[in-house]
Amino acid sequence: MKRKRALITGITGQDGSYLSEFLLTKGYEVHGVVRRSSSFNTARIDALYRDPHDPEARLFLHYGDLADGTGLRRVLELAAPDEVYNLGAQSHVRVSFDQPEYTADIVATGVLRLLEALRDSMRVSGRTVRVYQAGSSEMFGAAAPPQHEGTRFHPRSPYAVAKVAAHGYATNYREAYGMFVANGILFNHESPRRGETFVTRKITRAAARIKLGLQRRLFLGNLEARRDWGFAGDYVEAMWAMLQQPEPDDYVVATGVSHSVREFLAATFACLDLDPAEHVEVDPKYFRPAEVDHLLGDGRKAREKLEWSPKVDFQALVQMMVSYDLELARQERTLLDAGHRLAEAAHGHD
Ligand code: NAP
Ligand code: F7E
Repeated sequence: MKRKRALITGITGQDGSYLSEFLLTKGYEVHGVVRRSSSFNTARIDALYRDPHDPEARLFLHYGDLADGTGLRRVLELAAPDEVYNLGAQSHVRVSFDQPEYTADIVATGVLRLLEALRDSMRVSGRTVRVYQAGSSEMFGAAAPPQHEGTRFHPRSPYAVAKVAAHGYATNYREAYGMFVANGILFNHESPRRGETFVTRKITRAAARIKLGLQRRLFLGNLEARRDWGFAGDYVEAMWAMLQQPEPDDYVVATGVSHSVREFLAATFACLDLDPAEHVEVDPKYFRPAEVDHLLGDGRKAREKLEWSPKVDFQALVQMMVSYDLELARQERTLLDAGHRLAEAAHGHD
């Protein structure tokens, strides 16, 4: 049987790495769009990569950018995918207030570029391609919890507004051209691979470093915001399931349980037998011009239609992230101590 081919934008990100792993284990040939950068940005997928000359290689990377429609067309031609997962984004909500135009260009117009490229590519090749669009619970913003597929969007940041536009483009291409475009509306999902400036990872990383004497204080913003936090490794399976359905649709993916940032902090510090009161300070710098107070997903549709449910709960997620960051901190401590010993030895020879 012919191998299925998937193209992932944002393959170097948290979700892109878990999705690549998942699709490779399902037997897919995986192609990824990678942005050119002055230093390597592929750490999360390095373990999956093999030299393309290796006959066993099934992961292929292509330079591209959601800002560059011509490049996207070329990548589509080379990869000839059956499924496209559009995960690429400037995904940081706070940063979107500092870089609103750029965020809109990548998060909203980038989707339009990709859909236009796909529309033309399907017409020319006669092939059908299924598309996953990475929507976000941030689109619900100020809407009262619990939020479901029918809840009215009330975005609170340039990032969220751009995701609403992207959602609209995806729906429009489905209706206007009959394209198979599924909108995933994913609530926050975290992991040891989460970017270090998102609040969960910022907390687990800092707590582990405090435990090993590598840092003393942690500065945070609004501790009362509540989020429905799940595990990224679980959520990418829902993305795939959306593209295996007979018809494209919109799906909320969530755990159905929310916690405050303060509770995440307490759970993390408790794992390490630390007291947040001794180390944590609030810095207004991390407050947002408009906050999203409470996200809590009603994921019944995904449970029923996709037969998807999360496997990792809140406490297991915290423990997983803490264990990983503790190991990183141990390595940092070891290097630091070795450096000190070398310096002392060199000093002794003076
Ligand atoms: P992430 O870790 O920030 O990864 C974002 C990815 O997009 C990275 O590979 C990044 O490349 C790439 N990217 C950034 N700008 C790009 C551009 N101009 N052109 C092409 N690629 C670009 O995000 P994530 O957590 O994996 O999230 C994946 C997707 O789901 C995003 O669209 C995000 O907005 C959405 N989402 C995430 C969550 C969540 O809780 N994680 C929830 C709902 C929706 P570099 O590595 O080069 O920076
Ligand atoms: O903030 C509060 C902050 O940046 C969560 C992205 O993946 O999920 C993510 O967006 C909450 C907010 O995630 C700090 O004010 C307090 O209320 O971890 P975050 P996010 O904004 O929810 C959605 C679903 C996405 O789609 C996005 O791509 O935590 N908070 N103190 C802080 N947040 C940060 N980053 N840093 C702090 O010091």
